[in-house]
Amino acid sequence: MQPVPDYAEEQGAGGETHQTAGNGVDVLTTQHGHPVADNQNTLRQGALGPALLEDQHFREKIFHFDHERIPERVVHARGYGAHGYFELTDSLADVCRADVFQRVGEQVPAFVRFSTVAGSKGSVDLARDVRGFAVKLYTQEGNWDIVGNNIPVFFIQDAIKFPDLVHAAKPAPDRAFPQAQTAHDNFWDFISLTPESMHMIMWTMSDRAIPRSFRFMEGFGVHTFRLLDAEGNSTFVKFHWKPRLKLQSVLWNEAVKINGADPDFHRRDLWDAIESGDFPEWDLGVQLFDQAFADGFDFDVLDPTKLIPEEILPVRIVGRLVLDRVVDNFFAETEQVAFCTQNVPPGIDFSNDPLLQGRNFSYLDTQLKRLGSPNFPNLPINAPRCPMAHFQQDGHMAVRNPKGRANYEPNSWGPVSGGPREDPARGITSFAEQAEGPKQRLRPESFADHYSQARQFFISQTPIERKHIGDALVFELSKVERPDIRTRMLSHLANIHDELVVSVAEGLGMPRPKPATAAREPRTDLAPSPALSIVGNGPEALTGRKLGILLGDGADRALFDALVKAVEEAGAVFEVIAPKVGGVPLSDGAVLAAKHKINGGPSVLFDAVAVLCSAESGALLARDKVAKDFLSDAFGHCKFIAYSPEAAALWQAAGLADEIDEGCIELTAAADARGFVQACAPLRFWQRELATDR
Ligand code: HDE
Repeated sequence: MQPVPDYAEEQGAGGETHQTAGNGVDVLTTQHGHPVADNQNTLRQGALGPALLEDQHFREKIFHFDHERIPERVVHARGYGAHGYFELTDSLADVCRADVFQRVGEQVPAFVRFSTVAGSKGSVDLARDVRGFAVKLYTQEGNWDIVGNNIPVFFIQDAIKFPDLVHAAKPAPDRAFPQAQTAHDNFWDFISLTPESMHMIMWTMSDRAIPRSFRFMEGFGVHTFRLLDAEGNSTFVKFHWKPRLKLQSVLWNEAVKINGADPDFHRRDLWDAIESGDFPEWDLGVQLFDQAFADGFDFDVLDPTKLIPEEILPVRIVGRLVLDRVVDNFFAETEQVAFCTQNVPPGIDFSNDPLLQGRNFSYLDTQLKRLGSPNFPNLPINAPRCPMAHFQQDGHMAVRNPKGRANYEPNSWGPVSGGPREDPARGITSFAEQAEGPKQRLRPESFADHYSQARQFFISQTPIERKHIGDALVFELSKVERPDIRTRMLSHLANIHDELVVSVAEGLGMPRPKPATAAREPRTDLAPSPALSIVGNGPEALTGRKLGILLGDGADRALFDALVKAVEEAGAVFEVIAPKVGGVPLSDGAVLAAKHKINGGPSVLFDAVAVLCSAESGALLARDKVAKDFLSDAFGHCKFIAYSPEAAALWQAAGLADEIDEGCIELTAAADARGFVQACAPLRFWQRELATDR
């Protein structure tokens, strides 16, 4: 294994760790190893005189600083990574020769990078967007990059449309806004002119596009791939990552507020979970099928805008992915990691999905641009953790420089001094597929149905999720200035589902247009797929989630302790919010330090909340605008809310006293705490939103 270099391991060529001063402290040096005497002042001619060109230390420092940035990723610029491992739990040896799928119980190191797609590197975490879910497995036969998303389908069917899609989604070229959002004319113009995107649009307008955290979302390889056995026989495969903590998303109104309160909400969540030892975990599932299944399936398995419902082809769990180590250096690891779809070990092969084929060109190309040298695979985060031997050499920043005379193959210097040789038995091979046909630019007829699976997704959602899809479309299209683009979009929705087009047209205050002309008549006979719902696949406990406890002075100590105990028993965590971060005195006189001052810890940062106070502090909270927002947001976002009886004044002041429902649980005694935590299991009390809407 190649360790990630760190400061402590930095060595000069002589092997010594650091130059040491008389007092034992490491001496600061230049990049060239010269000890530095003064790191505060440039070399000047006199105290107020001009700076001198010969100040090599200054020039080197500024020169390096000026070159510290590399181009951000053209898409997926904002991302966050972590290390871990993949463990095989069910052998696939019968259908696949890949080393990683042979021996149950064996682990290989992994690095995962999650990302948003459209925003730049400094954009917010809770943008409405697809999330990247890119996994690098350092297998014994080379790196395998499964460069997936948290949505199992894609906007377009052919890679040649990718630059158009991305240009339309990114800030407009003249004004350079809007950032990290799709609620604008250019995006919906392109989408409404691209009917093949309709299935994906159902997903991106669903709550899947505003996940609660990376830990609570699925990952998908999207395309159909091939597994090859030792004889070269092929089995088609689709890859799924399923979070052990189950699915969870936030509400749009909540996402908007989270972006203001904590733009790093997702990366902080991942960092905190791993650092506290609560390692996120996903199961790797595979959908395996043969050509006969592909031929009999309703849609073309090479079309990346289609999925195969799990109810038709079950997902077989074969392994688990655990993230157990944060990075040491964000740039070296998360920024420099270079995923390439074409990085597959022997036994994994591609299908002819035209999007996948295009990606296989794009990723290598982009890494050269981004990392600046064909030697990027030698960076520690990208380097294989298995032995490697090849004759690629030289170039910018060549750090891996083979010794010896032979740098070509075949050669006559023999297998030992002449270097490595090819091995037909172990080496990577492709499925021997027959390919022929006229050379042409053509979309296959079998890709022509753009609406049926969009409809299937919609009817697979629970009522609240359907409502959110409609709400999201109304929000996004309300930001579109040109009415003709909105109308064109509505005409596509008319091909998807009546309920949807009616609610969106109504929400926009626009007439319902005639359905768009469809390349193929939409089907209405596809059965719902319950696996596609988030709410239907949500958690069974508060485990891994966070309770926010707003405390007023004099809050009951026993109640607080009981709540904390119940939260910890559930495998959840809590944070204290108080009027002053320095501490809040409880009923027993003890002062408890707070994590947040009220205006720094709004309820949007928590999965459920509690308000515990005394009568006096309750009255003070009732006069505090931010405390009222804390409660009314938690209520409006359908969260479960626990409160001590003394919080009555706050309910009153927030205008909610008459609306208290079963999702709001009064804690009159310490014994009530456990019941509250159990009641929180579904995470949201959706009846509240449905009732309000009615
Ligand atoms: Fe990507 N994509 N993509 N993409 N993609 C990139 O590679 C591209 C697509 C995905 O965390 C780029 O290193 C094309 C589908 C992820 O570093 C670039 C097409 C899926 C990441 C690129 C697609 C993805 C990328 C930009 C259409 C889900 C982030 C920087 C044919 C299955 C990886 C980079 C990371 C990144 C090209 C479509 C996932 C330019 C041409 C479909 C998760 O190479």
